[in-house]
Amino acid sequence: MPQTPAHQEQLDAVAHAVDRASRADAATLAQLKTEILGRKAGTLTLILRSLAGLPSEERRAIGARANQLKRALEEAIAQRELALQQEARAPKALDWTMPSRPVWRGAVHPVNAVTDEICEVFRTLGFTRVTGPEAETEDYNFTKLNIGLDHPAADEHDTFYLGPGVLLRTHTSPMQARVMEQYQPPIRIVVPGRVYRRDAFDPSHSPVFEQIEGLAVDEGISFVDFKAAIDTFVKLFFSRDTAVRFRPSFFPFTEPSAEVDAQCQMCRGSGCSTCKQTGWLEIMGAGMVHPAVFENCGIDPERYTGYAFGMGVERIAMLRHGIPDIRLLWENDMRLLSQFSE
Ligand code: 2U9
Repeated sequence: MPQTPAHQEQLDAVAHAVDRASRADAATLAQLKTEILGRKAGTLTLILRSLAGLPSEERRAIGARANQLKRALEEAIAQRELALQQEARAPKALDWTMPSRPVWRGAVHPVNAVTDEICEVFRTLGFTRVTGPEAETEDYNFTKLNIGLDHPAADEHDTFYLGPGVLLRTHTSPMQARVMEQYQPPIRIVVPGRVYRRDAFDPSHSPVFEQIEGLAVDEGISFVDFKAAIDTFVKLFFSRDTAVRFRPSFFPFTEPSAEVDAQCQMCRGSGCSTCKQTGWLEIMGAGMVHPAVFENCGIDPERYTGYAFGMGVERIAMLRHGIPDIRLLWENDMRLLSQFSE
């Protein structure tokens, strides 16, 4: 079958395109459509257009082959387009070996973690954890605790009042008073919770902070029992070789009263910036419950004695973790909190 070499070459190119179309991606298919079937300059279009000028035998032969290739190419393109569409809709293959994305599981806030730890130590010493309301009455927050409303301590606590005689508790002590009214000794409780004082923020003060107070009441509880309980707590909470000392102090609700220091955890007592070169850190206030407080809460002070203590949890958490500013514990900055996840 006589064909011009130029036609032969072009027909071969179209046959090759049919072959390519069956494997092509979408972009290549579009390119083939223009290159081969394009109405202006497509290879096949040019071939078919040139037929008119050919001798009849060649025209018939080339025409037949060109039309056959045209149908073959159109069909190959259509089939491939359908296949690509189906592929795109099919679910992606899963890679079962791909590691899962880490999930932020949250963390226990360091103040809550230290609260739990302190309560746990006291649990092993026989203390029950109880909580009470943050809105309290003047009576429970001050009067029953032997703090007269004209007493400087009532001023010192710089109270947020909610209304006449109603306030945000300045310590968790009101709850100890409530427990004494409801239960007869033996009583051993720890009371964690938020307390409020009209203090400005500074590195060691916050108008709202977490406190833990404790109370033990029974027959025959002596100052020695009090010192032993505090000493045991410090050794269980910090370490068994941490020394403890008691300095005389004054609180309206305890007599005698003491401030309790633990040996500095940073320098082990040799003196550093954390303990201001003293070797000691103040960790709580405490004392023997004042008889007037027992009287106010319906407990016979002739029969019963007891001790009480109170500590600021942020201060303990700051000492434990070397946190320099109490505000860091109230800002919920993820850069701090994420350091406490498991
Ligand atoms: C009752 C009787 C006695 C609780 C006590 C302290 C001493 C004390 C401070 C520590 C740091 C408050 O958080 S702080 O600012 N607390 O020094 N608290 S004795 O005594 C009580 C409590 C309740 C019925």
